[in-house]
Amino acid sequence: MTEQPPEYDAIIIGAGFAGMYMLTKLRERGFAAHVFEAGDDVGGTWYWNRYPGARCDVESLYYCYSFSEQLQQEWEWTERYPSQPEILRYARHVADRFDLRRDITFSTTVHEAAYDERHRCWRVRTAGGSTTARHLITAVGCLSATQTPDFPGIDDFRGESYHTGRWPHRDVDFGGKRVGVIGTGSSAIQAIPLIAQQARQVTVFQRTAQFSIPAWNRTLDPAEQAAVKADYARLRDEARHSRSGILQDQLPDNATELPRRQVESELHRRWGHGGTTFTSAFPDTLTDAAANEISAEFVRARIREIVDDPATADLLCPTDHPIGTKRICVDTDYYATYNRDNVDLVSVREQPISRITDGGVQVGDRAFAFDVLVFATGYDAMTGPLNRIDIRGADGSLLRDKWAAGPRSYLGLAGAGFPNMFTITGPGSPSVLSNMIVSIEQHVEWIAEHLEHLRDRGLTRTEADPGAEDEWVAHVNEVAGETLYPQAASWYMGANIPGKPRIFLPYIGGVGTYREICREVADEGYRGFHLAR
Ligand code: NA7
Repeated sequence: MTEQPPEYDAIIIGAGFAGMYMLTKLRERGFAAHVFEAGDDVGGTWYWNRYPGARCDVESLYYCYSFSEQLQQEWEWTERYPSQPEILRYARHVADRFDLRRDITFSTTVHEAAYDERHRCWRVRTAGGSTTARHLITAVGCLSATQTPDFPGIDDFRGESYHTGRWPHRDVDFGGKRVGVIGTGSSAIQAIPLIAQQARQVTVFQRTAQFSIPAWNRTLDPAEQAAVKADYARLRDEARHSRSGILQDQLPDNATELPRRQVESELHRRWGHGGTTFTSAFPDTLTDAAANEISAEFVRARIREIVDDPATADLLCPTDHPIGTKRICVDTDYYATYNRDNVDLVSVREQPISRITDGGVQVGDRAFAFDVLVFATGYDAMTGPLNRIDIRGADGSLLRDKWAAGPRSYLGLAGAGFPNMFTITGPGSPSVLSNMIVSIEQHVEWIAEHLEHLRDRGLTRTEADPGAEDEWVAHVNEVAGETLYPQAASWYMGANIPGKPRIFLPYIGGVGTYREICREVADEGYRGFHLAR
């Protein structure tokens, strides 16, 4: 009796930027691939995050695919930093242009995927049924599993409540309302200034003050756009081999070794330029506490300049973590918003939120009444989206059990015990420390090449070696340990989720270095993988 081959060469989970490119690439190379997507359209993160002010902190001209010269030339961005609606329009344009939708099943969540050793395939289950594929490729995003703290009484609130990462697909009207915002990460920092323009009253509950750099967002000058496009080949190549996939123009000298006046003047210049490259001015900002403190104090001084009330300014000045070790925020008028009469800041650092009530929020003996509550409380980053699926490996055990003490993978791409499975921008890869599109393109191309390598040789199985995995995990930890990052209670460390192991999740060695390592692994016949017929 002949065995039925799997229905597809690959099932891809997710139709965000990673899933869409993976589908494009596999099709181009003659593989049969299919995508399951929980949302009813493409876009991933940019499909779900529709809160007011949602915007990418990577500049438009670089937060887009580079794989198609025509695509990157024809698409016109309107602003320096792309807004969520514009990114979503772009994602839809890509889906149309490459006719992707015919291979995507929307509104379909993958609940379970199990490896079937006998048939060398993955069995993937959704509410609609099950299917099989030789390979399973996760493109689930790093910040897609929303996190709402388990506040006592959370279901008692009778007003409207929203999580920034699951915003309704309609305008939310804050006009005349009393709004409570919980959290002061990037999402809150983008949303608060716009909510404050509409609402009667906004109260922000802050557990940890965040460093934020002005975006100085503006419309893109057509000449500037044309100049970048004319030079794309060089600029993209440089980005691919850079530290973070963003062109940073770092000075060669350490902040601690330069005259203070020169350091200050460079920081002023970067503050005036705006954006995340503020913390990459000097090589030692994220490795040396004294160097870091110079940049941190510079930002605190700006906060004190902007915010009129000294007590509020003090609360807004971060003092508990080195600048940049929690993802730096990029804002438009965030600090200045606290000068408005209708905006209050409440610290919940010493006295946490006690409970949510039917009418609002209780902090110790203080009660706050609201019509709307906004949870800007973040994500179970990187591991959350994968752990929420029952992924069973070769011996039937669950990926989330393998990762109980922290994620383990080889190159952030594959793992021992989970043959024929790849994780695009998985834990242990540069992902969230980089321009995601640059990292996505590199992963997708590497995976597609790996699948071709197997096909060309009649191989049907690939699995990371446990020893190679151990070495990679040790390397990821070692390079993180050389920086100040592990000092912050950040989502990079899993610290925002009660009970989550404190492990530095992404690879901080740099996208250029990482690309070289992945290249070498492939060139050496997929060193660290067991390939079989
Ligand atoms: P973040 O950056 O994880 O921010 C979540 C915020 O919510 C942060 O200020 C948290 O404080 C706060 N938080 C979480 N739990 C609580 C409780 N229990 N009480 C009070 N405050 C709480 O998520 P974002 O959505 O803003 O941004 C995610 C990423 O998207 C961002 O880094 C960019 O890469 C894009 P904490 O700091 O943990 O004390």
